[in-house]
Amino acid sequence: VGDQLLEALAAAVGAGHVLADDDRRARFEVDWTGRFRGRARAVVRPADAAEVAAVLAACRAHGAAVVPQGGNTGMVGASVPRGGEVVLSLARLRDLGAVDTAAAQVQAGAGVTLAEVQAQARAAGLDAGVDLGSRDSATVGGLAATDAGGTHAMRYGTVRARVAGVQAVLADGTIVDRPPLLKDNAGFDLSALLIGSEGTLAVITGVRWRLVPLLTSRVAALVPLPSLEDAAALLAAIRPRLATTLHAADFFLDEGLQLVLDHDGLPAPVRTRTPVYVLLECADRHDPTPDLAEALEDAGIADAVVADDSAERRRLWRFREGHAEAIAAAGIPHKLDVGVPLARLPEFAARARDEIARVAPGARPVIFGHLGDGNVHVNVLGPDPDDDAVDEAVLRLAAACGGTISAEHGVGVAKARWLSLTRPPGELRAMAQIKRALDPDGTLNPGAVFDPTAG
Ligand code: FAD
Ligand code: 2HG
Ligand code: ZN
Repeated sequence: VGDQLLEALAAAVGAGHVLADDDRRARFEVDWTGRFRGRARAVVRPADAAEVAAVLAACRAHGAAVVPQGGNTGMVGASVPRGGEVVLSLARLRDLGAVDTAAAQVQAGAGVTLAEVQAQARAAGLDAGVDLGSRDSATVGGLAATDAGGTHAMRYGTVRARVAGVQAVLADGTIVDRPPLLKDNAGFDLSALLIGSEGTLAVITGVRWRLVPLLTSRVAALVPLPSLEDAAALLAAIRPRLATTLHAADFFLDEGLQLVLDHDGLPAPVRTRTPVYVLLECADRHDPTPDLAEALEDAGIADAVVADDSAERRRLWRFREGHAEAIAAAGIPHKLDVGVPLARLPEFAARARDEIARVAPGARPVIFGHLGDGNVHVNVLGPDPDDDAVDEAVLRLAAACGGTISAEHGVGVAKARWLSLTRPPGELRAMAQIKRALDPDGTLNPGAVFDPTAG
């Protein structure tokens, strides 16, 4: 049966695009964090939507499950096989259209990276409206499938807000593609349903991406602060003042800064170290520096490090964006991307530390995130990758603080067991019904989002 599956896949995409040997499959079988891995039956690399449909038909016919994969930068283990699935790589769907400046849209294949969308948009005087540290690898398909957030979500929303339409292949081979219209109310919005569905409802083959104005005047400020309470108060003070220019407000703590400094061999960005740092960035058509400086001064901030040229801004961002890499170099972390109401973020961070110490004495928490979105990345180094005690404790706490167990990375396989902490039974039932309707055989990404052990 196995050979027949490989033959059917080869007939669908060409034998050269079916990777069955151990060494050619290897990089598709482990996730970016190193925590999740599994053996794939094969890795298959279709070139277009028709080939994707043929792959799905072959897998259905042979009872093989499918794990869609884009840039494999996901952080919840859902882009790699659990064991025996076919990995469907969308990396060859790389068509990138010319920017339609009148509509402020661009058509991108699922395998186009975020950096490529950004470059294409900027060359036409527009911008992608989304930015994140994995920009050079994360793909349009993966970004839509996870409804990624990133550093500009406080201004432009998550990827959902950037999508004018999605092209996709359903599990039964149906190709979904609506005309490129901003307004299209003729029936259910299937694109909206697929965004954030993490490869469980359909395979996304392309996205019509909505662009935003290109704002080339930018300024960043790194603000050292005594506490997260001060960070939340700072944001509350400056946000109304900078309502039209502020596009990023991230935070990290001194322990995370130290990790990045050690990893990169960099000097500290401030003379006097403090427990908390907030990294703000404003963007506008005209220089936003005076407005930011005035807002900070009025908020009582005297010691911010302000960067108004791009090299200096990149230097400041490295201290924040370098966290994921520096943590990965220190071990295999448990990554708990949660969201809490901003007013409860300081309480959550303090209690998370206590909970981690309680269930995993000696574990090393690294806490940072997107302050403006109440999005906290709790990374925990130390516990065995298979030991879920810290995951459970932190996710329960996020829910108890009125938050969500996943702000931007998704549920994946990492958090499927705990989805009921933040979604009531009726909603879980509705989700399961949608899954059954669109993927009755359970071909697409089994084990992701839906708890496979639940009844
Ligand atoms: P993959 O990792 O390949 O897949 C992710 C999920 O989407 C899987 O469930 C997969 O099955 C599904 N999928 C992928 N492609 C398709 C498709 N074409 N059709 C259907 N399903 C598909 N995320 C944020 O939200 N904000 C951040 O700030 C952020 N920063 C990051 C920084 C670093 C250094 C790294 C490594 C990751 C970061 N991420 C961030 C996480 C990650 O980059 C995002 O989740 C991204 O959207 C994943 O895209 P990908 O192409 O790598 O998808
Ligand atoms: C970020 O904001 C990413 O840097 C990664 O979302 C978060 O590594 C993490 O936990
Ligand atoms: Zn993030």
